[in-house]
Amino acid sequence: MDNPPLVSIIVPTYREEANVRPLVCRVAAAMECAGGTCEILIVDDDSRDGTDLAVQELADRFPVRLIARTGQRDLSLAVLEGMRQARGQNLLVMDADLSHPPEQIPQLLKALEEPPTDFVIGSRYVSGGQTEEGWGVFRRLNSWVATALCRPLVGRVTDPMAGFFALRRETFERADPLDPVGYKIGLELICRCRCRHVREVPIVFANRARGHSKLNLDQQARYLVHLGRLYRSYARGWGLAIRPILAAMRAAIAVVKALSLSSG
Ligand SMILES: Nc1nc2c(ncn2[C@@H]2O[C@H](COP(=O)(O)OP(=O)(O)O)[C@@H](O)[C@H]2O)c(=O)[nH]1
Ligand SMILES: [Mg+2]
Repeated sequence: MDNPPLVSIIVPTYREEANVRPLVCRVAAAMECAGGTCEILIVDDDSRDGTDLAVQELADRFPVRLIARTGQRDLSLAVLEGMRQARGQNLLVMDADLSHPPEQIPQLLKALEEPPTDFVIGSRYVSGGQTEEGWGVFRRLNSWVATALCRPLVGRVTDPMAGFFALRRETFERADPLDPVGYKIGLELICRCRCRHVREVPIVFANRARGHSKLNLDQQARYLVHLGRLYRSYARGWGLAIRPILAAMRAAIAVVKALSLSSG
């Protein structure tokens, strides 16, 4: 068997046919420039929009492979499937919609090499990072509240919600049992892999140019369920009583679900 690549780049996809070609071309160009080997794993949740055919076509020219999932559609579970099948010494996760600049991949990998770093985030909120124009008040507030809710779990990390991150294979392999649901797989890994040295590399988070976001109220309710699981483990670890926090979270989940039902 040949040598493992420097990095496995794991990209969860749901209906990203329009983005997958430019993504793979830009990732491959960035890696070639940096002189590192990679494999790109596109983990698709039965999109049925031609994403699978696009990946198969790209596989003639680039080190890219499709992992096709059927059944329960879930971003975090798709990422974990990619990580389990990955062969790289390092694992890097990014979105398919080109919000995360592929040209920054080498910087994330370089930061990961510097001890004692065990987790690197491509960060919108650390000094030097930014989001492109056009984020409305609701989206900003939403991101701020979501980040504030997990603050006790991650300390000073400014962008724990990010979907652009890297870690070493050994860090992933030392994880406590993983139990994510929804979008925040980076947060799950920081907590369950007990990452104490999180570095943030500033990025400019671009607006999605093609296709649609799949983030909806249902996903936001799932985030609260996910937080409940993380806080329960955290409290167990510290012997704390967090019943009041969990009760507040259950109430918040009920409200978000009711809003989600009423908005169809
Ligand atoms: N495999 C898989 N990927 C998903 C799912 N939902 C979203 N994604 C992918 O996850 C990434 C982030 O999703 P996106 O809709 O852009 O969320 P946003 O950036 O928060 O608006 C994109 O690459 C999506 O295609 C899912 O259920 N399964
Ligand atoms: Mg997006």
